Amino acid sequence: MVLDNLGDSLKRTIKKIANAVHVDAKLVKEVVRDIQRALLQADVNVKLVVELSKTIEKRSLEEKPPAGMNNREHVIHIVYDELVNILGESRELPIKKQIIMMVGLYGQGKTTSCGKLAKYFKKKGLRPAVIAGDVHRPAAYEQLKQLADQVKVPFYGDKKQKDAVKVVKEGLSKFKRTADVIIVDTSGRHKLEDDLIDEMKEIFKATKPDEKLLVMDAALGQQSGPQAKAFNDAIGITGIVLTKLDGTAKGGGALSAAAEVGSPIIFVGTGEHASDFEKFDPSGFISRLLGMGDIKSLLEKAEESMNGKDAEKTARRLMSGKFNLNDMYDQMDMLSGMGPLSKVAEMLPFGQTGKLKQVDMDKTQDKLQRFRVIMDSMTADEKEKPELIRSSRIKRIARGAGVENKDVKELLKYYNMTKRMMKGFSSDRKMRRNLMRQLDFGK
Ligand SMILES: Nc1nc2c(ncn2[C@@H]2O[C@H](COP(=O)(O)OP(=O)(O)O)[C@@H](O)[C@H]2O)c(=O)[nH]1
Ligand SMILES: [Mg+2]
Repeated sequence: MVLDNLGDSLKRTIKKIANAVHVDAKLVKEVVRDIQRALLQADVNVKLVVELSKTIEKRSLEEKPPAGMNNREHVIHIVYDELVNILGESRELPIKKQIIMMVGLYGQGKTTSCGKLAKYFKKKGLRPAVIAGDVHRPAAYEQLKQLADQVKVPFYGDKKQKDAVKVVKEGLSKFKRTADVIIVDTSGRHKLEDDLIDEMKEIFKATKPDEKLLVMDAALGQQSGPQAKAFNDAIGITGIVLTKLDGTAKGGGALSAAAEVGSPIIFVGTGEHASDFEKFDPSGFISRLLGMGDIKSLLEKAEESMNGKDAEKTARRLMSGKFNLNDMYDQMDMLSGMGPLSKVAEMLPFGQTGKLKQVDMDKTQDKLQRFRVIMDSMTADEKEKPELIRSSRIKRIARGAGVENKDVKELLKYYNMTKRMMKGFSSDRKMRRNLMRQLDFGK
């Protein structure tokens, strides 16, 4: 699919936010850079990328998350919001009597889209009809006629007539009473030329269409912008049909074009068949691109493993110099839930030695798990005041946890060591400041 690569990069970025221990200016800058790179690689217009990333950065740094939303969710929502924003408002064609004129360069999918649109309106219960306004390409007449037969809608064309305006006028009068939605196909050129523009304007005057749809191939790239603008200047585009989304093109160019002219993308073509046609919904499209379905569970997972409030509570207790087995338990919970090395792990005693090797981290995780089981079979009193634990209690706790006495003793030894380190830690001003800054509540 078009934009698959962009989707992959953006999904990685979203994951990065969801898994961040702390959302700060550094993370926001990194995220914005990732998004910029991804969009530029997808051929999105540079100016648009710059504007978009500025807005994302500014909003992420300045706006406070609304109630019930944490910082990570908030930043993800801003990214999502702004991406949806560049695609503009969503718009649907009204289901009513109307005349639609299709314009665009040669080979973009105009004629094919006429057939698709006819099928779409027919399904909605209206009576569509198509007019072959492309008089220059001999095959155009046959192509549209075949499509009309295929989707079983009336067709009007005149093979011998070289005056497009005449053909269109005749078609309109023929279908005036018998059709609800009249779809007018027009000629394209390899590139925009004055005579194409002139003919288009003439057809436009004769047709007085309700809708003027620009048909654009998603593979068109950076040329899409100036092209869309030229068509828009000439007749005023009311919407865009983006075709060949089933291809592997980068697609960002065409999306930028839509943003530039401020015309909504109304339909997308996803194949050569009449049914390969979908209504375009900007928020649904971006949700899919970002993998929003996965985001919720991603955030929940991150939330479970690192609860901001708990971290803050624990850190405050650590710094106050109070430390009992409950705190150690919380601390272990945070650590083991967060997987390998994280900022918090680095802040806590086991991580103080600098970078831990993965093997060591795994061993620590195992040990932490055993310690937790042991603590689970202690009474609240024992956890509050571990000094109370003497040999008779050690035996009882070990039995309850299904471990040996020496394991309980090891836990107590570990606790005493941690407590000693904590004391040193809380009196080390530099380290304290560091911790405060990292947790963002010491300012
Ligand atoms: N894969 C794919 N091919 C398409 C799509 N829309 C049109 N085409 C093909 O693109 C080619 C040009 O389409 P056509 O409708 O003749 O373009 P026109 O010159 O603008 O009228 C044809 O071979 C179509 O089958 C689409 O959404 N996906
Ligand atoms: Mg055509």
